[in-house]
Amino acid sequence: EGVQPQEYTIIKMEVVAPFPAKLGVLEGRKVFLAAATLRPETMCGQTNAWVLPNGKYGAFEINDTDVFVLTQRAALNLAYQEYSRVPEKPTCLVDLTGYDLIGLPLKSPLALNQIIYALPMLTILTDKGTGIVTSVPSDAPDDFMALHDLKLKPAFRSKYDKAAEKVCVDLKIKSQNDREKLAEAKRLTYLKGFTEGTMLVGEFNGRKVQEAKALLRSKLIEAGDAIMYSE
Ligand code: A2H
Repeated sequence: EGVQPQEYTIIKMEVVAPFPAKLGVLEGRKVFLAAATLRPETMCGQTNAWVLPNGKYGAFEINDTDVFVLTQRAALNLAYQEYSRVPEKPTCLVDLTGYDLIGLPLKSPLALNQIIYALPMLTILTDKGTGIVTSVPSDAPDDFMALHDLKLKPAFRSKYDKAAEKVCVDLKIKSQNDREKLAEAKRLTYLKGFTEGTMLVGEFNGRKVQEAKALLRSKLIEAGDAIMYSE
């Protein structure tokens, strides 16, 4: 490290409501993923944001109006800088991991798409910048390859797709007869997948799962591949 401090620009990527359960306590606040970049002039090329799945983040009250999601280290550094409510220590409203952030819809200044999404990147360092990175795959080789891995490596991508597997592992469910834990696992999975989910593949890729339900049912029925049944 040189003697000169590294000067980043923090891009405020606003989390679009409604918030998922984990961010519920922040409802009604202006919440931003705070991405540190050295290249603010490339921001028209943003396609997504990057978070470290196992990284520890917090939602910090940065001043009277804004909540920033970033590492605690960055929140403390920022507390001594212009934008925040110096010299108070920033309050952490909720502890988060990268997993809680994957899939969040964001509004980022200058991005051509109205909404961009937070996706996993494994090479993010937690002792640099804010731990949140904005992705410009046209100009940054790291961003290009991370997107490439997600697109072309189904095994890597599926680590972040399979909600049921993750919940069963997290809750240490041993068998199909573990009914009590399975009830909780199902509550978590269905809530996340159906209420908050976004389609990742197929014709309705990018649409809310809730909207895709009726669209896919009609499509199947119209094609003669499914019928309705009541009892
Ligand atoms: B740059 P330096 Cl288009 N871990 O932003 C890994 N990488 C991080 C990071 C972290 N914790 N925090 C920021 N970065 C990335 C745009 C960009 C960037 C373009 C081209 C080059 C470029 C879009 N991503 O960086 O080690 C961020 O990516 C070239 C170095 O402090 C940030 O700027 O020098 C850059 O690395 C900061 O890296």
